[in-house]
Amino acid sequence: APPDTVLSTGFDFKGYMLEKAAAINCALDAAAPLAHPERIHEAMRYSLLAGGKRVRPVLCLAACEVVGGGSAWAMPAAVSVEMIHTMSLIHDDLPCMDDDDLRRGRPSCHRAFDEATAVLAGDALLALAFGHLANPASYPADGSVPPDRIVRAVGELSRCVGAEGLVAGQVADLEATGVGTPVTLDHLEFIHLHKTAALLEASVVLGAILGGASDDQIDKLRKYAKSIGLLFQVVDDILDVTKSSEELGKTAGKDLASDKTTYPKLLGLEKSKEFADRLLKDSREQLAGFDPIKTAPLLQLANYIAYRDK
Ligand code: GRG
Repeated sequence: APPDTVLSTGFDFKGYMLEKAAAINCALDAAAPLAHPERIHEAMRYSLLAGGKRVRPVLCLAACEVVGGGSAWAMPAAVSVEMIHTMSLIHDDLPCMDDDDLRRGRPSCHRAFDEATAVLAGDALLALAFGHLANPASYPADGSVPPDRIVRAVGELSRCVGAEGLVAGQVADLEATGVGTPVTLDHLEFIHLHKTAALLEASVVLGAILGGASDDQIDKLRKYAKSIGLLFQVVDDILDVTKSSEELGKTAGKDLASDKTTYPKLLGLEKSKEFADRLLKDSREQLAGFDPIKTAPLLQLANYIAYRDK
């Protein structure tokens, strides 16, 4: 069980997540209204409003708050990272990539609409994400977020999602798929640091930038995000083994049978768990210099990633 519960910290994490997710869902709905031509907007909204956990936008708002910003300052960035996350899932599900029929418990975008519409819905969400982030009208009217912070946020997001970030991770993953031999630990780490951690990093760093963080604070929060990004995937790999061995009555896990390289395959289960513990500790250490009251959400988000059961 997670070490910090609402009883020991006095922080209602579940309430915090629900409250933030509700505000984020409202902002997403407003930022991508139904318009002409209707079908493409329907496809964008179908995937965007399908009810993910909203981990990235919550991280963005929490990072803004930890450096003393108001959460409304970072809402445009929270919206834009969730749009990019959604478009990456739409494209990842396409027949030319993972070829998945289901996403978030319902037909994937190209299944509910068609392939061309899904490609274009992804493209449109990517463009809208940057447009929404860069638009001064997305921010509080009192001028609390100066334009230089917005410009810096746009540049940071571009770097994290492009061919040196998220896209690099997907390319490295595709290259490793189907080759028959397991990839090295370094290659596995490269995939996860780019495919998963890069967007978590953008989420946290954008929130910090818009909240007025110092370079030193941004640096620490970037390290925090990289650790929880890697942690997310290590835990995913561990759950794949433990869940499927539970289901199969303690026989070999499905993960060990598939040809996907995972941490348990390269390190064994025990060492993988030790690595996950190390990453959780590393992420917590980065938060040591911040206001202890304001770090509760980021600490609990790291715990949530480490101790989730699916
Ligand atoms: C970014 C331009 C651009 C293109 C996309 C297809 C692609 C390139 C990248 C794939 C990225 C991908 C599928 C990463 C996996 C990320 C991940 C950990 C997904 C699961 O996230 P959760 O659990 O999902 O937060 P929910 O549904 O809760 O949002």
